[in-house]
This record gives sequence, structure tokens and C-alpha cells, in this order.
Amino acid sequence: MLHAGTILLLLIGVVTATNDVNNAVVGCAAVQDNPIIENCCNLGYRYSTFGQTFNKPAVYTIKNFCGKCQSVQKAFCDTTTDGGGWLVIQRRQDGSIDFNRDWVDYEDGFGSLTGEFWYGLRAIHCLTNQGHWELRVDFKFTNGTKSHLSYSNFRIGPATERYRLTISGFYGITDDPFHSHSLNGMKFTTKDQDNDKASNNNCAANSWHGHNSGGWWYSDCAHIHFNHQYKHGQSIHLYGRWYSLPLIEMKIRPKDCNI
Ligand SMILES: [Ca+2]
Repeated sequence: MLHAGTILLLLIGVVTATNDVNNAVVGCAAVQDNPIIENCCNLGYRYSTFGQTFNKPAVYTIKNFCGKCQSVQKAFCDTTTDGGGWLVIQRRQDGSIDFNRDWVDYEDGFGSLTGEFWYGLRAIHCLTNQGHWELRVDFKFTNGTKSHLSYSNFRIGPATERYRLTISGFYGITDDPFHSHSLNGMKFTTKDQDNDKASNNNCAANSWHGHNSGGWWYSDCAHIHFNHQYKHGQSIHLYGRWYSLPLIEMKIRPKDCNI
């Protein structure tokens, strides 16, 4: 018979195994006056210095700066797409992680860096608050075809601004879903924090044709969001309809990344 404490430890072990996104910027003990950001972009340097081992798509330990506070955390680096240097901030691929979460979870991040995850608003803010960053969103269709959206400017504001989204400089395909639905400048909304522009409801608390909504930069419940319930392989709601996209990844890279 298992002791209650043993059962608790086992439960903690299960939780840890399914949630390895650890983005809490804590301590601030190590003051860093040098504004250099060390992230996935630096892997190019490591590659040329130490060899190919450091240039594989994988989880690496990076430094993240927020003001003068320094934090070490893990991140999944995409070293192959469009020259590499990308830090992945969101992935959907099999519906294994519930994205219908509250504010604290979206701030801290959740999921598994090698599976599905959300990197965390606080960490994304800290990264994009230093220098200039670009965003790329990669999709894969059920027939294996790939596509992407690219934006040359991407930034998330601080918690005091409810992690307001700044996004511009779209390029890549013929339409710009973020701007066509006025997401630029929107605050982040979760089911327990309504910061959207829909006066009568909370967009993150809605159900869209049976799909629970997740946290997002909603305006008036915009018709594009990547964090809603993954169901029947449908990972994106775009232009008023569902698309079957088994894989979606959001990733960021410094604009001056010298790959
Ligand atoms: Ca509202």
C-alpha cells in the first residue's frame, strides 16, 4: 500500500514530467549591466566554435534579461528554419496540452518544450523588451504542405500593460491576418482576465463551434487565434473558418541575429 506522501511525490513527478516550461524570472540576484541578450541566435557562434552538436533543433539553456535582472531558463531553439536562430514560443501538434488556462499559467508558461507548450508572457516580454525582434509562425497542413506568416517587428509589453502586443511588418503571403483583425496593440486576455474589446463578453471564455478558447490578444473576439482547443487536428481559426493544421509553431528571433 502506498503511503500518502509517496502518492503526493508521484503526482508531483507526473506534473513535472508534463510541464517543463520554467520561465519564472526570479531572484534577480545576478545583476547584469551588459545588455547583451544570449538566446537561440547565439547558437550560430557556438556552432562555429564547438561543432555541429550545438546546432541541432533542441532545448538549450539561455539567459533572459528583464531590466537589470538576469534569469537562466530553458528554450527550444529552431536552428534550421530560414537560417535558424529562432526561439520557439508556442507549439501545437497533437492536442496533448490543454490551452484553456488562466492568467497565471499564461504568464508563467506551460506544457513541454519538446511537445506542446506556451513559453510564457513574462519571458516573452523580457526577451522582446531588449532590442528588436521578428516573429515567424510556421504551419503544416494535413497533406504535408508547409506555410508561414512572418512579421519583421514583434514585441510584448510588460504585465502593467497586460502584455500588449506590438506587431507589424508583415511579409510572406498575400494577406495579413493580424492586421486585418486589428490584433496589433491588443492586450492579452484569458478566461479569468478580460482585457479584450468585446464589451459584452470575454473572448477567451467563449466556445467557438465546440472548441474552447485559450488565452490570446483578442480585440472583438478576432477570427484568428492559435491557442484555442486543439480538436480533430484543427489548430487554427483563420478568416472565420477552421483549418486542419496538425502543426503550428510561433517563434521569435532578434532582427540583428547574425546567423
Ligand atoms: Ca470583454
